[in-house]
Amino acid sequence: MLTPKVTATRELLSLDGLWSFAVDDDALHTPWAAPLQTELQAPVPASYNDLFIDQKIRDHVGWVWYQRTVRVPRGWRDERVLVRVDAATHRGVVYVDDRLVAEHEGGYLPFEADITDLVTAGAEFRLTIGVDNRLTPDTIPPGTVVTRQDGSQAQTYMHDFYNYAGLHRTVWLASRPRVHVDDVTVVTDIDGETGVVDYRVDLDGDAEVRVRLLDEDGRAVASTTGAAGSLRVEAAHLWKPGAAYLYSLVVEAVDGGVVVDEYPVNVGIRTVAVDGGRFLINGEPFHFTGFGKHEDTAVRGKGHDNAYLVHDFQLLDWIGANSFRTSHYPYAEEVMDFADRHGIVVIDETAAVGLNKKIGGGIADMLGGAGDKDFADGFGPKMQEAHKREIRELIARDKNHPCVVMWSIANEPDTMSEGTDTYFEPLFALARDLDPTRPVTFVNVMMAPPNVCRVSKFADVLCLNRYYGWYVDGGDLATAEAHLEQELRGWEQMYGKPMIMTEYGADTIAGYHSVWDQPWTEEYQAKMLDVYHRVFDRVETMVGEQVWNFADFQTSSGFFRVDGNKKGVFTRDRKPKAAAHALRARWTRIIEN
Ligand code: BDP
Repeated sequence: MLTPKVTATRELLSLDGLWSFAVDDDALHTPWAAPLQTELQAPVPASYNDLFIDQKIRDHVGWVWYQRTVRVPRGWRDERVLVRVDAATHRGVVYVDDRLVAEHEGGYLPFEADITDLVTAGAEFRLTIGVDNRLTPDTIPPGTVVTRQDGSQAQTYMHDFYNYAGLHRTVWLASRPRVHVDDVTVVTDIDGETGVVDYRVDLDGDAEVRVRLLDEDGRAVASTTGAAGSLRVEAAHLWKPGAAYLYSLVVEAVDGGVVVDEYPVNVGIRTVAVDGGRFLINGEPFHFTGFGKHEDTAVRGKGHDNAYLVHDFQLLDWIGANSFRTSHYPYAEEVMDFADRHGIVVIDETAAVGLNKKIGGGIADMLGGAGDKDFADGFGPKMQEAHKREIRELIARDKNHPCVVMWSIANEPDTMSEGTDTYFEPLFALARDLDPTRPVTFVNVMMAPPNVCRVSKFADVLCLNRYYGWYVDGGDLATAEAHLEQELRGWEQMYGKPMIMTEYGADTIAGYHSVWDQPWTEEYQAKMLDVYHRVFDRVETMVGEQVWNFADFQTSSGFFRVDGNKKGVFTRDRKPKAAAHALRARWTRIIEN
């Protein structure tokens, strides 16, 4: 699905701002013709959970409603009109006046509806968006709604971040020509000094396709016609980590000599490959430095914020991070565009997190929500369908981003139990079928070492999350070092594939210090990361290190977390802990070499 853009033939209206807001308490199951009866307003984009003082809103399980009036620009008389929701977490429904126009499941990917026949250029309509935060054993991510003693409902889930909900990203009103460019797919290659840009255009309607490739100065360096083809760029500027270069592929639909639609796509000419134990970008070995991140800030929760976007990338640059993983769900498209523009490498992950009863199941069970049988048994067919949809929609959204060098189809799923291989094999096949150009991986959990994991054989790259020195060998860094090295050598021996440590880290209270190896202190975090780095430097197929986490983040309350997960190298408000300085010294050295 193409990102909405303003072009010579398309216009765009951001619907961000304050919307009327109401929590659905059943009484609100009114016909949608009715304006919401509410005093509350909520900003879009933002999670709604941390905005209000009322705990019932924070802990609400089920639907909430956002509503506003929208005036269709009067110049859009001959255009198709679309509503596009960048994210409704986890389920969204859209009404135009009293008509349902769209439904979507999956909280971190966009959806749209053509509402042309329901609205009039120059006139107003009422736009209502319902958002449901419930997670069930069949959703991605999964969860269980449990009923408490007093009859109220509570949401349990197996993943370690707060179940923020709402309209987390922009809502757009977009115009699109009747005959239009429906999709563009770009794949690049390098042939000596020449860049190769293969493209395919899907049109809605009849027209001819014309494409031209512009360099950063706006000069056309190649052009051709036809719905699919290949462009060659002599002496091409490559897209490189830390040194991005973006061409623009301008696609035109032409009818009778008239350009009826124009749509530009940023193109970074680069290649990605796995070669034995190495990860290659543009044919050169690449070593990932960086983090697993979260979309998480105070008050706005998972609401996208451009100030944090810019600041986070500044900090990535400062610390010498050349990459991050979109743990544990697809991030806002603004983030992906920014990574393209600034040469940051991304491992792009689906929202398949918490597919592991063996980690979180205990907590869910304690609260009385053991989940339904399929999920309790492992992985059900309904979940697999949802998982496939996530993979399809993620690749459809992000396939043209040069920053994306690998797809991660799940984080720390159960890969120990029988049947997990048959669950995952088709998912890997699907991702490869949709995108044969990028490696596909999943992130392996500590309880599935090389001789136990049934799924690593399908992955192009081994992505491992390890917590030696924390959950295992806590406080005993010498033993942690020995165990870590032993395990990594085991993987190397068994698979010989490139390995990335996609999580390693220690909870740390900023300002807490000790001269001893004391977990939770700033010194312990830095020292523990050092242990890992010593081991990485000794294991040849280690091609990357992404610390858990970039910044402290909110989790559900519970017995293991005090105001969230504190494994951030930065605090939640982005102040460096001691480890940040140590990482900076190491990573700036690595990326300069
Ligand atoms: C891993 C998860 C991550 C958690 C982390 C932790 O992938 O989401 O936040 O552990 O415990 O299991 O800090």
